[in-house]
Parts: sequence; structure tokens; C-alpha cells
Amino acid sequence: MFFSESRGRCKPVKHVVEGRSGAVRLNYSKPNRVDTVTMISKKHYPEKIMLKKGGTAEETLRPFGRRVFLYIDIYYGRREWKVNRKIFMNGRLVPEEEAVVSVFDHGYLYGDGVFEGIRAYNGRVFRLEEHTCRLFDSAKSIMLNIPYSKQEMNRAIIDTIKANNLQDAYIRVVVSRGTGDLGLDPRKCKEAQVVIIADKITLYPEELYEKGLNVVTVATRRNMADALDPKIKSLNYLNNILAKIEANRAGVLEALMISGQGYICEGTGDNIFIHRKGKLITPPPYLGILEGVTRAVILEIAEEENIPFQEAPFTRHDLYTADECFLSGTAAELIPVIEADMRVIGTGEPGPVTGRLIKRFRERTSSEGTPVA
Ligand code: PXG
Repeated sequence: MFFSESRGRCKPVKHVVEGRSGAVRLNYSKPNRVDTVTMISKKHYPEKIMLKKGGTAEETLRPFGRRVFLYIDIYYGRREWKVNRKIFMNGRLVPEEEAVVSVFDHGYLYGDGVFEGIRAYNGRVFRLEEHTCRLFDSAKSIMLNIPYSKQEMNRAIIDTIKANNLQDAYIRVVVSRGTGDLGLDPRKCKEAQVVIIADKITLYPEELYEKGLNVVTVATRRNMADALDPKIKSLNYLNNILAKIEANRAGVLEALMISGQGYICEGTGDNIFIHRKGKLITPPPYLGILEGVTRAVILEIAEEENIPFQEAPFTRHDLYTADECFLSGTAAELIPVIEADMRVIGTGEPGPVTGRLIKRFRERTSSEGTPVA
């Protein structure tokens, strides 16, 4: 959540985020049902804010974004809650306001660095080893020295989740080349910057996981592996962002990127699967894709469930004429695709194989993983 609990006496706590401060009071009639919301500090929040009542505190406060960071929870016997996000920065857990990076950092100046996106479900980090290994592989490929061992990195990730009292979390690990000067030369950067943020992410609206997503293929080609290998999860995501802009312009939420030879590669932040003529197909890594951790889990499940599968290149035609399609990713999880380039895929509804895989995937995320405690 945005909020971590701090037990104490019921008095408004003043906090400053983005130069503002304020507080709200929530009244509950029963747990997870907010009935009224009162502004305590109106001075800084004169605007009328629409509140979604009747849900949990988090749902109620979500429209405030990060601007409100304190609320007083009446139902639970007058406790104070406040935002107290802790960020891991080079070995220390510091408050968000102190987590700042130099404008001379080559991650900022050149996109020179690597990252990972990881999820924790129910107090367990899903596929932690795989993510850490990919982070170190990405770093090795760009000759970036991460000043920790994999074990230390795992520990740091877990400590960050713990420090933020999160059970379900999205964790972003960012390792940049560090502070240098205005030239490209990475030798000027003496040490890598390691940042870990534990928060939440919602990539697509909830209802699209039931209904399915519309996508388009875009003109922006996926980076060629002989220029910048998409297997490297680098801070240079401009290729993906350009594709995302095209999707936005086309009025859909995700873009499919194509290789120079015309094969479908992947989405901007997710891998793609189709089910066609009784077979689950996903593009092979040599085509130039990120070797997704979620993608690997899907292939494991397919094997276990005796769903015939193949890693093979496929074209837009194969996509249009597929029976089913879905995207996979840590942030996206598994989301059905029901339309591509205005062609309805299969029946236009999420298909049975997709449904089965989603079910099995959720079973795994809720039962597997490295415990945070
Ligand atoms: N392809 C690309 C290009 C990605 O960036 C995936 C596939 C899926 O990989 P995993 O290992 O997560 O199954 C990714 C990962 C975002 C966001 O905000 C997306 C990713 C990572 C972090 C953030 O959209 N995608």
C-alpha cells in the first residue's frame, strides 16, 4: 500500500511531499468499508476531491495519488497511518525524499544501466533467483560491475520489501553506471548506483484481465540483437517507449513490436503467446526478445499440463488467425489479447487455454517464492 502503519497517538502528523502537506480522516462502519472521509488539513487541499467510498482505505485514497500521506483510521481504534516509503540506495534504506541521484549519473544522461522488475505475492518473492541472475547477466553484458554478490542483492531486495511492510509488491531494481561527467566515457563513473524501490504497479485496468486487450503492431521495429540485444534489460527503453507512443496514438494500451524480418517479437513490456492449430507458440529468444521470467513459467506450466508448445517465429498473419493470444510479464502478469490490428482473435473472448494457464499461473504466484520474513 501507499501507507505503512505507525502506532501512536491520534494527532495529525505534518509531512511534506512535493511541497504540500495535509491529512484526511476515514470513518469505517466495518473493516474495509469506508463511510466518510473528512479533510483535516483543508488549507493545502482546498480543491474538491472525488472519493470512492465503500471500499478499502487504499481504494478510497487512491485518487489522491501521492499527495495525501496521512490518514487517521477511526474504525481501528485511532491509529495513525502515514506514508513512509523507504528506498534502498547503495546499501542504506533511506526515506523517499533522500533517495536522489546525481544529474551526472550516466543512467540519467545516457540510459547507461540495467534494471529488473520483480513481484512479491503474499509475502513471497516470485522467481527471485531468476530475476537476480538476469540482472547480473544484463550487467555483465554491458560491462557494469554490480558492487554486490547475488546473495547480497537478494538480501537487499527482501530487506526493502520488509522495510516497507509489503506483502504484495512490485520491486524495481535499478543499477546505473553512476556519476561521471558530461562525456560518454564510462571510466569516469567510479561506482555503480544501486537503487531498489518496493511499491505497487497496475499495468492494465482490472477489467481487461477478464475482457481481454486490444493491441496493434507498430512501425517501430524491435531493436536488432546485433545493435542492442533485447535480452539485456537495460535502462535504454526508448525502442519500447516509441512503440508505446504508437499504441497510445492508435487508441490501444499495448503495442506489438516486429523484427526486421517481419516476425512478431514482443510487447513493450511483455512477451507474447498465441494458441494456433492446437499449439501454444511463443517467439524464440534468437528473434530478439527479452527472455521473460513469466514466459519461462508459462512454458513450464504448458509442459506440466501437456499443452503442446513451440518456440517458433510467427508472422502477423499467424497472429490474426490464431485461436487465442495473451501477453506475459512480471508487471502485466497474464493478460488475454482479443483483437490485433482490428482483427478479432478467435471468438473475441479470452480462450480456454489462456484461462487454464492464467489459473495455473495464479496458483504458482500464490504458493511459490522466497519468503520475505
Ligand atoms: N519483454 C520486455 C521488453 C519487457 O520489458 C517482459 C518482456 C516480460 O519479462 P518478465 O521477466 O517480467 O516476465 C518485459 C518486462 C512496465 C514494465 O512498467 C515492464 C517490464 C518490466 C518492468 C516494468 O511496463 N517488462
